[in-house]
Amino acid sequence: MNPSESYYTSARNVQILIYLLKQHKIKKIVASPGTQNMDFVASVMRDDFFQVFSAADERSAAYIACGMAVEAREPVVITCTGATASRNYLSALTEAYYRHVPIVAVTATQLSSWIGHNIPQVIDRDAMQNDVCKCSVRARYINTPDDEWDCTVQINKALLAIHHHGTGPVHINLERGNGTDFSVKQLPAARMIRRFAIGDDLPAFPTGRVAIFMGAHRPWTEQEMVAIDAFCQAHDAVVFTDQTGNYKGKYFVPATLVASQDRYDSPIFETDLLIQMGDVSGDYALQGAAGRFTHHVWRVDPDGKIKDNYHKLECVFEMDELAFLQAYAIHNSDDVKHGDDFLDECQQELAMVREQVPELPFSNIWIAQQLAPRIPAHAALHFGILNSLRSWNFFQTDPSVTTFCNVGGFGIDGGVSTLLGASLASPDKLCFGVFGDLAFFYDMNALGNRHLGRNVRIILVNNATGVEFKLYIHPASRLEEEVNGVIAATGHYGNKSPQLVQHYAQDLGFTYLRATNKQELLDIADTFLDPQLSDRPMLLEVFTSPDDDNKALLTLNSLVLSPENRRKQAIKKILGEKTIATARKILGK
Ligand SMILES: Cc1ncc(C[n+]2csc(CCOP(=O)(O)OP(=O)(O)O)c2C)c(N)n1
Ligand SMILES: [Mg+2]
Repeated sequence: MNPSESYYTSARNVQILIYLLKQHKIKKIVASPGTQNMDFVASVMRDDFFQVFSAADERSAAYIACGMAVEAREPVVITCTGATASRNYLSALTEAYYRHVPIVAVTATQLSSWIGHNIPQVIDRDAMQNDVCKCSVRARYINTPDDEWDCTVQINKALLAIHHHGTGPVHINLERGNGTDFSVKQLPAARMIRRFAIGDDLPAFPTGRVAIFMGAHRPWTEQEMVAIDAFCQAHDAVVFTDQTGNYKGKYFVPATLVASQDRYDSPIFETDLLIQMGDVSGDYALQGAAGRFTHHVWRVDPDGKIKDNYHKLECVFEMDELAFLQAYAIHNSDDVKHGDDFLDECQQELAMVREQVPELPFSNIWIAQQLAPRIPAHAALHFGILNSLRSWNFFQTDPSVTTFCNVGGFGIDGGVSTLLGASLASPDKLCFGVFGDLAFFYDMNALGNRHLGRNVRIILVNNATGVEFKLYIHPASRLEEEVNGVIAATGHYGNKSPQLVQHYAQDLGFTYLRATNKQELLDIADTFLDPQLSDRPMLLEVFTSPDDDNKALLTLNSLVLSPENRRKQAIKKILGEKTIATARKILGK
């Protein structure tokens, strides 16, 4: 190719690196010779922003960079090829590590999957010595959107680490694929992630529609609740969260039911900015809708880590929520909006969807519908993961009830023990738990613990299977009958024995209650929900059928049809599914 026609490499991972180096204003590069870094080196050489110096010997190149970085008071990039080139960076990177010198070591390599196959020049750089860099990442060669996301996040992470909690060197292992060219005239943009700490100049608060999304969170303090409400009031914002978020204040929008609609995309999720707080959310539907339709994502997290589940993260605020809320409650005071328009819109939407809920079959969902509003004030309520949490997320408890689920690791193995632990910490408080049969039998030995108190009340929803895998929303349900034997583990633990749990529970001093239909459950509800501490702990076993569990979910998820979907349904009726499938094939859609 005529050099005058040569521009940036078409290798997307290299483009992202170059773009983000420019955003971080890192312009000095000490480059060593070789093949694997040629896409990077040739591209930066042609960009006037960069100053590229040559140093043939990598050991010397890295020390040159150290001297340059300290003298110029700015980060310096070193870059080398495969073979043993990068090994020679170690002494200077050790020096940089202990003297807090900002070096970005870009070691280029062939694909990492080639490691260990006697392929010439391919060495393994996955493990770093503890004291040569603050952060080491792989910038993978990009074939898919997921590769691009990963590469973007990794490069951002490394560049942010240079000055995070003190300055020091970082490492980017840059993969090179085959067949790149230098045809790209304009360097395409990449997503930059920025991190802010207390005391930094914070970014201006954007205009537009704002929502907070809360994952699992410990109960909020009174002061934090006041700050959330003040923030929402100032910015006409709302809070999307589920039971595990433990925010049930004025701006709480319990939108799980709206988000779960299979054939309706609610406009309430169309936000300009979504501010994430808290840990993992077990509410797949709500977090999916909140992330899918927002434009920008900020995250507030005291650990300052990059957690980018929506692939849209732009700013991380390394501070506790209170500091963030207070900073922005007074920020941009000229822009402060007064009024709860967005909250009003959300509440109308919730009412519109809730109105459509018909009589539901006897199921975990129906139990939640009946009992959630009646859980006594100030109780704690624990859920098994997935189906139990999902069922109870559709309905609301009294705001004083605190709500928990093991969504950190998503195990069915410790829910009952976790409930027991909570009940021991607060012996005067009622502690309820809702568990499926597999979760219950997994962890039932906890009920034999001699510390167990009378404040524990458990609902065991026994359908003799892991119904999660049989629900129509689960991919395994397509296996139909085949799902039962192993994937859903049907028929274990007495296969809905009417005596097994009763004997165990009674022998351990529980009051045992049972319901096999709606009326039976309603009849014992007063006893089970007695707000006074009873003499004994209670165990309520409810026998449901997987079919009813499935029907209840399908019913709740099919309440509203969007106008667009109504059209699709009508066309389907006229054309038939097969014709549509053939048409899709022809169109390639
Ligand atoms: C320790 C552990 N093993 C396996 C799983 C996978 N898993 C998720 S949900 C589930 C089924 C739970 O069944 P059950 O407790 O009866 O609740 P249901 O779905 O029937 O309401 C399983 C096995 C897990 N999350 N944790
Ligand atoms: Mg079950």
